[in-house]
Amino acid sequence: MNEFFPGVPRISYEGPSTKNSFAFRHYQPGEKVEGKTMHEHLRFAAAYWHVMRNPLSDPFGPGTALMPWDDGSNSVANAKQRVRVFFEFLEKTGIDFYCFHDRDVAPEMDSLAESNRALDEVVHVLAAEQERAGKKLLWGTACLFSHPRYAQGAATSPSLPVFAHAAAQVKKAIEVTHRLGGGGYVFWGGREGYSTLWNTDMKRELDHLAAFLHMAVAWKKEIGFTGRFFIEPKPREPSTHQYDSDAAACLNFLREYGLLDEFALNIETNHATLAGHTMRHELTVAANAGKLGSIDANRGDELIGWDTDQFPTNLYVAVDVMLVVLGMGGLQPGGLNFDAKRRRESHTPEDLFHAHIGGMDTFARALKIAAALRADGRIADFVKARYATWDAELGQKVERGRATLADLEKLALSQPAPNLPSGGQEYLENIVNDFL
Ligand code: XUL
Ligand code: CO
Repeated sequence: MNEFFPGVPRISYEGPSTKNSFAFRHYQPGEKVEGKTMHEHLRFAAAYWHVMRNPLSDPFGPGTALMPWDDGSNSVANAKQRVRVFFEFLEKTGIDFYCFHDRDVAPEMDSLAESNRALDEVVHVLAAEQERAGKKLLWGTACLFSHPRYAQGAATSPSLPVFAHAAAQVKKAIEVTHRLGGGGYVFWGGREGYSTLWNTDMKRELDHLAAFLHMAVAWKKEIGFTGRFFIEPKPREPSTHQYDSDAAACLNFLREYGLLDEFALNIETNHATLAGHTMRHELTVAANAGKLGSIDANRGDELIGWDTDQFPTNLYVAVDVMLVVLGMGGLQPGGLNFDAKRRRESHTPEDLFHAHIGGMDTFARALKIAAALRADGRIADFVKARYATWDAELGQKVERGRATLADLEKLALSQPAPNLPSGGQEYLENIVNDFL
């Protein structure tokens, strides 16, 4: 277990006062919070595409990441070698789940048949490493956005042959996810949108996307895959407008096309920001519909308008996340996937560890703080009291759909101006800060 990251020890908990950068200050997998271990609550996952395949390039320059284990070739042997590196990384960080796209783990070859064969070979090694190291696949997915054939979309491409290629890729990706015992399968529609409506038949594209997803559901059932299907909203980038723009748009699309029962949402922090929402908003919309499936935990940057995919070190946002997750009784079979990359300046293998340690400690702290806020109860009590007028007879009649406008008019006529208590935002924010 000490081949590829010789200078990095297995990361363990040393407590908040340690100065060791290769140790956890807050994440103690066995520590119980609200009756469950941190490990059970947090279900951390590493993203294969960032840990193993992200060269750290940006729109203005090439990659900087040092990957001494990678020979830079597109060979299957190199792909297999990366799997071994990745599992050493998982073992040393104590991250027990991972996520991948088909083309992250295995190379795209000259034909689909050859690409499928290459994928099978690498999946064989993934299965063996999962077994050896006791790791699990949180979710798999297909990359339907990098290859130039998908430049105009995949499931929403104007071209049927492209749509067919995407369908074949998804079929295979669901099959290998099933073979690896994946808990879920993600559909992120990076290019399922448009650049201009002048060339786009939106209705037809959405019909095609729905047909695509219905076929995926049918295939899932055909092969007996019992993992959960997730849609991951994002408003734009790389497309100008992505159809799955936010949680509400996804839910509406799924409902309109009769797919709601078959899908949940995978909500990503940076995508919420790009949609002009807070993460708490997106999570709440999803959770209220019973559709919060999994989380891509990262963050954006206030000063850069693109998907910077930074590691989640914002404690306040992480507390928001954990409040929603605890409120819904946990994320299983989903988890917290670090869909995050190091900055271009952080190019050493050691930076990979510091980045993930920081994300894990942030969420461990956030879990404890969220649990403490719930135990304190003042915020929940305040919110409940704020709606107290609804708890009496007339309010209950309205909520049950049994009131009429005339009933409400009677109340309106019989009372003086309504007496609104304070919304208490500052009072509540002060309570939160007391716990940080
Ligand atoms: C892109 C993104 C993807 C999905 C999986 O912004 O988040 O990596 O998570 O395709
Ligand atoms: Co993501």
